[in-house]
Amino acid sequence: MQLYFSPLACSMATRIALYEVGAEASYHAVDLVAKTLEDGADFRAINPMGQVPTLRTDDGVVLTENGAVLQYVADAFPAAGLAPTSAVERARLHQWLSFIGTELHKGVFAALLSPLLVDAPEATRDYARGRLPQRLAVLEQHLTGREFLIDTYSVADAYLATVLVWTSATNVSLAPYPALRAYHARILARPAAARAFSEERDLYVASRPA
Ligand SMILES: N[C@@H](CCC(=O)N[C@@H](CS)C(=O)NCC(=O)O)C(=O)O
Repeated sequence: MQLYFSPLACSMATRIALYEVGAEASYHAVDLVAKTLEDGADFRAINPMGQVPTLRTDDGVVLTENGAVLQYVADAFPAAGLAPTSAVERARLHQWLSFIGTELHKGVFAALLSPLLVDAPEATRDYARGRLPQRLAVLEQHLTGREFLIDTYSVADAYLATVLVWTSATNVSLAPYPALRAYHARILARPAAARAFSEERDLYVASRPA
C-alpha cells in the first residue's frame, strides 16, 4: 500500500492504523499548499482534491476520505480488530468517524489551524472556536469511564487522537476535560500511535522553514 500523507495532518491516523495492523506500506509526503509530491509531480493527478489521506491499495485502487481509508485498512486486516463487524457496532464506529471528521476536524480545527493550510478570516476562526466546547464536552461525557470510543480500540480512536494533537498548535486546553485528556494520553501511548506521532513530529519539524 502507499499512503500519501503530510506530517501531523489527519493522515497520521492512517499511519497509526497501518502500524497497528502491521501492514507493509510506503509513505509519500505531499506538500499540501503546492499540491506536489517530493519529486515535484502534481498530487492532484492522484487525488483531484489534493488532500491527504490518500491511499493506494496493493491492487492499485485509490481511496480518499479519512472514514473510508481507515475502514479499508481495518477491513483489510480483520485479525487486528480495528473495526467491528456487527451492524450496530459498525454503525457506532461510523458515527464516531463522521463526528470526528465533520464536527471536529473540518467543522472546527480546519479553521483554527489557519493559516497553516487554509486562510480562514478571523470571524470564521472565532465561530469555529465557539463551537468547540460543546463538542469536547460531548467527548468528555462519552469517555468518562470508557477506555475507547466504542467497546474496543478502533480506527476512530486513531483519528480522534490525531485531531486532538492539533489542540496544542491551536491553544486549545484540554484541562477542563480530564477524561478526554487522559484518553488522549492513553491512545498516544500505544506503541503504534507513539511511533507514528514521534516520526511525524520529526518530519514536521524538518519540513518547517529554518
Ligand atoms: N474530507 C477529507 C478532508 C481531508 C483533509 O482536510 N485533509 C487535510 C489535511 S488534515 C488536507 O489535505 N488539507 C489540504 C486541503 O484541503 O487542500 C477527509 O475526510 O479525508
